[in-house]
Amino acid sequence: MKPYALAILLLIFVVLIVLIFASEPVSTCQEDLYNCNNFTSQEAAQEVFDLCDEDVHHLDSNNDGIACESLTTTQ
Ligand SMILES: [Ca+2]
Repeated sequence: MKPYALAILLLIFVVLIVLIFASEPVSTCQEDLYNCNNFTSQEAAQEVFDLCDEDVHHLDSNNDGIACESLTTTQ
């Protein structure tokens, strides 16, 4: 393998890594990404709800701190 071929492969690798990290959302709390029907259980919805200081995903419509009461609990 010629030396420049290795350099090109390394460059492609670095570009791919940068693209993967650049496409990651900074935080799931920055925009409304989920609805209750995206979750299979109330606990899963609660976990996402608890991550954010505010109810950005509108999972707690009656503001009682419990997300997606309409979903079944696993317990
Ligand atoms: Ca609620």
